[in-house]
Amino acid sequence: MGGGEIHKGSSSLSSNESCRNPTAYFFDRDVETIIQHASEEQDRKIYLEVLNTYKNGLNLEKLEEAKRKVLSYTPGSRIDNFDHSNFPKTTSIILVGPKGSGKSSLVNKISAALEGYKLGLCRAQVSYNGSSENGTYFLHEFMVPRSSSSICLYDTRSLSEDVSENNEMLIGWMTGGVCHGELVQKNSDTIDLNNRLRAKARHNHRLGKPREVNFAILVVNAVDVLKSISGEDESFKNYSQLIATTFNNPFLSFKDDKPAIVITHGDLLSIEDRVSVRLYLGDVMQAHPKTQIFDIPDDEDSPTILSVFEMLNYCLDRADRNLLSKQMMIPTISLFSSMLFVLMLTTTYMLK
Ligand SMILES: Nc1nc2c(ncn2[C@@H]2O[C@H](COP(=O)(O)OP(=O)(O)OP(=O)(O)O)[C@@H](O)[C@H]2O)c(=O)[nH]1
Ligand SMILES: [Mg+2]
Repeated sequence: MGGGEIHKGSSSLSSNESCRNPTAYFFDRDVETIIQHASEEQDRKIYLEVLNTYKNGLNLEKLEEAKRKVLSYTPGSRIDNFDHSNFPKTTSIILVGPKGSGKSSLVNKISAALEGYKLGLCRAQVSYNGSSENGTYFLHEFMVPRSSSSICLYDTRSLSEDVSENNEMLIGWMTGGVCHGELVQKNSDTIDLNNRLRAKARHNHRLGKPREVNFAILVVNAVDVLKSISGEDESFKNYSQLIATTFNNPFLSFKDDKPAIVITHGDLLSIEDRVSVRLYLGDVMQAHPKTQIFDIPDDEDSPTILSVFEMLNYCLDRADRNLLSKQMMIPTISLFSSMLFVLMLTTTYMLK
């Protein structure tokens, strides 16, 4: 039964009756059933909306517009009628996610979408076959496109299964900023791994100034989410829990704005499975499966490129909004410090 039948049912009451006593209409009916139907109808609507993002033909104008918006971006440019001269030169977006979720690959996919798919264009080191020793251990910044200084992506070390260890790592990045080339070590690292990492870091003499993070992307492997839902593989049972906890980590939020979610590895799944993963994540994380969860598989087709641009525009809009509230704080802080200064001078003078 669809939502339409809720209205059909009202014919059992004459319009005069229902006008006289509107609550009688609801008490006559099973409210629980009405709510359940409304919720099923809502689920069906969202399912179709997400499915249509794969099935509807690509609107090339939309693609061009989304790309133009990203390429013309400078920090603050998404805010109308505001002096952008005090904004920082670069907006930094951090990529976080479990091991092997595809963070470094996403850097390459975004670079390629912005610069064109050239043979051998692989800026970030991608790990192969999920070997535990491979992977990203040093923070690495990438300007995208590389000729610009407006957007900077930060590739990071993977999350671990230990929530408190992740918390420590995220608090460090989100409050102290991120430093290109910084080695990220964890308490759970073995002595052997620590020694190997220090050997790899031997040329890191001096790190640059930390960059403030302006927005975050949570990168998730869609195949691992499916394994976690099916619950067959013990080692993946906690995967959904880990990403939900990370998504809700207050240090990854900017006021009410939580991270954008990117699902990877969709090229290994059917469209129906990809839709299910997005709906499932939307449900678990309370994020909109169409507007906040972006499917960016290992493909070079136009829908994937559109998804890259839409995801970047989502992040840049929110980063600017957040930068704006900081800019608006500055005059207030300066006014407050000036008043404090005058008060101190007056007190000193009076005490003399
Ligand atoms: N088929 C497929 N493979 C992918 C996709 N994204 C990443 N991979 C593969 O997944 C593996 C891990 O990818 P990375 O980009 O290194 O993952 P990561 O999150 O940076 O990994 P760590 O740095 O170890 O945390 C590599 O073998 C990639 O080629 C995708 O969308 N589809
Ligand atoms: Mg990596």
